[in-house]
Amino acid sequence: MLRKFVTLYRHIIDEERKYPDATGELSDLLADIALACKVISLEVNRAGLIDLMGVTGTENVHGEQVKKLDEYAHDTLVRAMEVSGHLCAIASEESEDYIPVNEKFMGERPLSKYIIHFDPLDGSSNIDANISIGTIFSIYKRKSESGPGTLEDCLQQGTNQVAAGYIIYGSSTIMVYTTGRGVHGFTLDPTVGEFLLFYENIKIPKRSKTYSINEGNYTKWSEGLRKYVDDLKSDNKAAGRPYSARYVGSLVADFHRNLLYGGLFMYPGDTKNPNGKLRLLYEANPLAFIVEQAGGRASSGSQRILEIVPLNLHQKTPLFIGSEEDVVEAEKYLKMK
Ligand code: P6P
Repeated sequence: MLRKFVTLYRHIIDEERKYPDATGELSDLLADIALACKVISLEVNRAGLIDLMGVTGTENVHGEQVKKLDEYAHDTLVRAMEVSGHLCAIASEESEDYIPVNEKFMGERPLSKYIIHFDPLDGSSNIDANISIGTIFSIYKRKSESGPGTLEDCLQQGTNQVAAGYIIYGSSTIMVYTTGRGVHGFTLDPTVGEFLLFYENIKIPKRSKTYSINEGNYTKWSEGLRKYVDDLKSDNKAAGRPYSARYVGSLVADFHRNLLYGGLFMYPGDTKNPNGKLRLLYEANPLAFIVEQAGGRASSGSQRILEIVPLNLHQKTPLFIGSEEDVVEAEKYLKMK
């Protein structure tokens, strides 16, 4: 079956036309992100050849080894976002503070009405092993009136997102995004350099047979979580068990598989890290927006991810995300003490 030849830009413009008061700024911004990620994709695919593999010898704000590609992805995105003219602030996993951006104008009309959070290259610890990695982004409208963006502009609840998405650099480069009207996926055709529509209005199965969690942390989990995962592995056919375990250790890869096939991804808090490892603003929130738009669910185990009020740019949250009925079931076990 010949799929519709719809480029990402054509799709974004068609979506924009559904909003009568749209100025086209968000469309431009999404196109700028896609362009930056095409450039990143080129380097990810060539990294081994042009010595971008390995580490820079520096550490990021979290004390993690910065891989050369991490730095490259961060710099590429910041440069693309700064020239876009549509942002008043940029926040990145790779920088401790947000980057305020001076307001730009089109004639008298002020631009720069958005702020963006991104994880420039999530899963980067897997780069040298050629495992799929990804860029995750989350876009909000500014709350401040004018001038460079403020920290308050950056610390908004996930329910305020106007767009979110990820780009996964794997056997092919795929971009998945939402602007609140469904979730749509595009595959990069490197011969023409265009993202072509491949998955329109993605819906995640309500129930799955797959769970994703790092079981190496089992002894540090709560009693309820241990009971839940033990149950998932039990030989109880009437309850649809056992589930299959699938865990890549690269969030975008695990999430993308579960979005398409169904599944439950868990990165819980534990006795060593009560809030888990993943970050609210540039990992949990964008993926939560996407999964809810696809009919799934995302919670901290006790609270809807999108309703968490952020207190700082890099705050962590436990994350249970994926097929709705599986997340609900996990929440029931987590309530057991
Ligand atoms: P662990 C990769 O380092 C990452 O940030 C996510 O992409 C991934 O889901 C998670 O950490 C894996 O963490 O502790 O299981 O190795």
